[in-house]
Amino acid sequence: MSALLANLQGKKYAVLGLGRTGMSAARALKKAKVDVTVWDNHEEQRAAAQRAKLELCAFEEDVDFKGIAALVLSPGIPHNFPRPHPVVERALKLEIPVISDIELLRQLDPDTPLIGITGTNGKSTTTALVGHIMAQHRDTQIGGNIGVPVMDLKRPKKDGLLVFELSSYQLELTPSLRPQVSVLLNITPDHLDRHGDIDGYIAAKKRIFDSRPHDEMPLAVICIDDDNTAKIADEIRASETWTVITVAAMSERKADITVEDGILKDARAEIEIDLNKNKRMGGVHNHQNAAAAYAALHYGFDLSSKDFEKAYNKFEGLRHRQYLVRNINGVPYVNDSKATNAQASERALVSLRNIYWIVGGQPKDGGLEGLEQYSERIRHAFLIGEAAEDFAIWMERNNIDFEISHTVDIAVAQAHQMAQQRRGAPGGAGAVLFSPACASFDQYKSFEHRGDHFEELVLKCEDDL
Ligand code: UMA
Repeated sequence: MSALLANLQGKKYAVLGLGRTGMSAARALKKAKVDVTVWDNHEEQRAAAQRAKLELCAFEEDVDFKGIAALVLSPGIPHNFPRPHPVVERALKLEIPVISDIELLRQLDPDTPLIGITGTNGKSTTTALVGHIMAQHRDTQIGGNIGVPVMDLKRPKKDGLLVFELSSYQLELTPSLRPQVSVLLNITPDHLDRHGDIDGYIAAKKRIFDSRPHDEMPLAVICIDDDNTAKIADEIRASETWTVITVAAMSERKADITVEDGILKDARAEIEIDLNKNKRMGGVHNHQNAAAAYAALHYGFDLSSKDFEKAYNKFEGLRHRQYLVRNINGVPYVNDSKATNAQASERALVSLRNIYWIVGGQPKDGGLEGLEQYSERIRHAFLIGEAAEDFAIWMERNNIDFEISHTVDIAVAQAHQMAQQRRGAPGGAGAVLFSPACASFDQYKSFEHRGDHFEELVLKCEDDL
């Protein structure tokens, strides 16, 4: 991106927040010889910036903000709710634009075709799937909320493609997104502290349809399985500024593309695709993701259903998200470490049966509330981390057999032994599921670290118990 950013030489930028996004933006600007100053509220991050020879400037003190072209803000820093960060407040008072790294990129490069993907759940899987398929046809770069800041990407070659996973935080700071294809997967309450209420969250998600490419009718793929997205689909269609393709994979709503028992049906093109063939993409939520990917690529980029199917069947899924680590004597061992709240674990519980569930960690508000309806799917629970005692009460209340294992090492050993011994139980062999429904920070650095540990233990499990 350096050549692109060189167009900004002579201007001055401020970068607030020096996590993945901020460090990447600041480094890229510096490399392109653009004047950039940076700040972070945490000492450790400032030390990292110093090591990278970035110019630190305490934005919170009364430094001169004049002449700053824009404040590049990290998505995790509030600019609105619960209250704007004081530096954002200052910038806005001085009418300095507050933007995301993605906004900066799109202002400079509005024309490289972009598929933007958002939704409460499944956006990483959909982004990875779309990227995996298109990489076989074009130079495709995948980034954004999926964990790769966009300034770290290479600029795609001619006829190349960008695929961005977009969070509600990023969408609020990216008015020049201009996607050729926008995908909205689903909306259920999330991040309400940052958006005020559900209406604020919906408004942020809807911003994926706010900007359009020049001279083009872009494509909106909207999964209408929930009421929020169904309403948005009606609104966007009524605006007559987007071609709208609707998808229903988890409800019986009428849509252009539907999925029933894993069979995708595209009524417009008389196409049927058996999504069950890819065992790593089990469950209705994954089928929603797959159907949205199909719609985006078939209608947005003329990809044939055959090419879609061929590449889809080879997609291995994303680690830590209902990822099949190993199958031992007919028992799948699934890493769903990314499930850091009950709602995320629900997606795994709904797609498996006779589950040996490893659950716990640093609990979130509400605990396991809402998962009661899946108690019959759980054969046994193994409780870990800070949440263990509270979750034990929930298990008792819902008549679920459990034990307190404390750590993942112990839980994996116990779950493995029990699952292998009960392979022949009525109802089938079942599945070992690591879906913590909690944050990881009581015992791990991140959900990735936690999931890596689970996988390492599973790979060491004996298969002749
Ligand atoms: N900071 C301050 N002052 C504050 C608050 C934070 O200086 O008041 C600093 C912190 O010290 C830290 C930095 O800001 O150094 C953190 O910024 P950040 O939270 O935006 O984190 P990044 O590392 O830049 O990661 C962000 C996304 N994080 C969030 O949106 C919270 C990552 O999404 C994304 O992968 C990455 O940019 C690259 O685009 C993660 C996420 O949890 C996966 N996203 C949420 C989700 O998926 O639900 C939205």
